[in-house]
Amino acid sequence: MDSPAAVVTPAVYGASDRPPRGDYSRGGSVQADYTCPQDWASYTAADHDTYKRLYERQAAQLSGLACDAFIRALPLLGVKDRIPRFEELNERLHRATGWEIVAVPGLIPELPFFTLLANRKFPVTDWIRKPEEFDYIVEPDVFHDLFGHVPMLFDPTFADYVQRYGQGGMKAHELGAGEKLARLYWYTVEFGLIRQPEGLRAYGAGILSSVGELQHAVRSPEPHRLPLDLPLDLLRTMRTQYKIDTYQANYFVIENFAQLFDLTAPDFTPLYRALEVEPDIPAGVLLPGESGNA
Ligand code: HBI
Ligand code: FE
Repeated sequence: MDSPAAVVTPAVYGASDRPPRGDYSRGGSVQADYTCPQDWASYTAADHDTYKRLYERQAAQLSGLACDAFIRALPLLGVKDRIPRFEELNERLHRATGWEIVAVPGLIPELPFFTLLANRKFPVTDWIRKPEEFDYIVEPDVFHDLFGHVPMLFDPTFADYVQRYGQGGMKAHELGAGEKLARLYWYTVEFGLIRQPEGLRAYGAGILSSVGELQHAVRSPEPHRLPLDLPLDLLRTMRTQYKIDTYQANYFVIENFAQLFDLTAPDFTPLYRALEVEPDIPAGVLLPGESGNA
């Protein structure tokens, strides 16, 4: 594996060819697993103000759109008016589910990413977007990762799923199936929907941390919504392509997190073999017999 400083474009989120934003050398403080210290003192007043304004705006949107597990855990992030100190947040997170967040300079290659998840370490980019990027940023920053991902890691079943996903990812990497498995991450951890008694709710971080996508994903009649109940649905999910810079054209719906955990119990090798002969499905395309109204 390249040393972090050698990293130019970790192939993540599809074949993005732009160099990632982060500084992957930081004067040698980036470890071989791509983790680095959260240089909390380096945040400016503008950085903390950006976090505070993003948090306020997003937290005001959640009711009726974010899932119960997320709304319950959000206060556990701690401070809202500045970027939290990771080690302070980790005291609560580790007590809750044995997870911890680790600072990284930005997107990292899939194998170190999967390996961190397999060890219940969630990589959190430690820089924050510039004020002029307030409404949209294509690469995950500390707000996307902290606000979008971390509250869900306080849910024990979801936390177990993410670790199992990481273990599966290490194997998928060996089999050259990382990109297929990345789609499962995309359509669950990043853009997943869950059915609650009162209706659909978001649990995916890409939805929960986006000001516009919350309404689009949960309320708009435009996107397709497909079931992610059965093993066959896993195949459909891993055949489905996605775009990284627009609202999603399709979402996948689960009934509960235990189902997600159970779906990823079996060995995926047969699925990867099937995926070699099943063509990809472009985002927004329905197969015969699919209603798109899960
Ligand atoms: N790196 N820091 C970071 N955060 C991610 O969410 C991330 C990543 N690298 C790869 C990746 N996500 C996805 O492509 C995974 O599905 C592999
Ligand atoms: Fe993310």
